[in-house]
Amino acid sequence: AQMAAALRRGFDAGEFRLVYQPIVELPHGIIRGVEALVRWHPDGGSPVSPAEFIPVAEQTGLIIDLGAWILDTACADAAAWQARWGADAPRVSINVSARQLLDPDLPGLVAAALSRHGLEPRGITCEITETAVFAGGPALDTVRALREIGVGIALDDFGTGHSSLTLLRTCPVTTLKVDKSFIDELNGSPQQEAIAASLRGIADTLGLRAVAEGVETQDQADRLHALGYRYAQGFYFARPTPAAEIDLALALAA
Ligand code: G
Ligand code: G
Ligand code: MN
Ligand code: NA
Repeated sequence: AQMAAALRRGFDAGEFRLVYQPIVELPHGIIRGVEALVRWHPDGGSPVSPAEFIPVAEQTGLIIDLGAWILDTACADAAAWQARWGADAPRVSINVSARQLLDPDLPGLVAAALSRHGLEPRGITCEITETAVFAGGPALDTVRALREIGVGIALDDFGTGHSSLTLLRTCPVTTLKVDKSFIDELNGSPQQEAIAASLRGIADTLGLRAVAEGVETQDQADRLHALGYRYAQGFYFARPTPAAEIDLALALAA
């Protein structure tokens, strides 16, 4: 209850920021996309992890206002990258929580943000979790409406849910984000390599892109490349950083 009030006050006081973590193309690590991640630095206090405050924001409903702010801020940054980098601009992924998917206004909100910032829908990807949509119903309807607008749909933490493969039949997905747990285990075990290889194979067969999440070592990056992974994300390549740092990295690579 205490956190709920502090969150609302912090939101009204403008204490939230977005940082962006690069999604790179293997083997050279060229930035192809970025994932927007929200940060909260309460005035005079230490930073609070979204793992802590997103669930609270979902319970209190603040996620609707916070989610709208995240969407608008990420679209503004995406438009600036689009203007500066053109075809080399990174695609921008935005995490959309379960509660947001139950909001029938979400597709309209996304469409309005795209047009307000003059963005092509394909420049934006919404990251959703399997658990948010596995039961079907209104959340799945929202995802279908988002896909109809033309934004990408990424299944976050892919492979950890209860219905990973079933979902691919019903949910209009464009990207599979292969969960970090599968990447952590890539250390020469033939079983783990087979699992990572088959997850990539499913994506290929269905015409989806696969992104390996949570890559922390060069050895993992090398193994993923050998297994045919084209995209990866993780501390080995880059930590989440402010938008200006993404521009610096793009400028260095240009
Ligand atoms: O960025 P970090 O690893 O601390 O994120 C922790 C958790 O918070 C992850 O599950 C991540 O998906 C979630 N998260 C981070 N940023 C956002 C956001 O902007 N919106 C939503 N809904 N979840 C986020
Ligand atoms: O659930 P989701 O995949 O959206 O969570 C993203 C979270 O994962 C962010 O909080 C981000 O900081 C974290 N993250 C990104 N790359 C790595 C990594 O290589 N190792 C670890 N431990 N966390 C990572
Ligand atoms: Mn994510
Ligand atoms: Na994830």
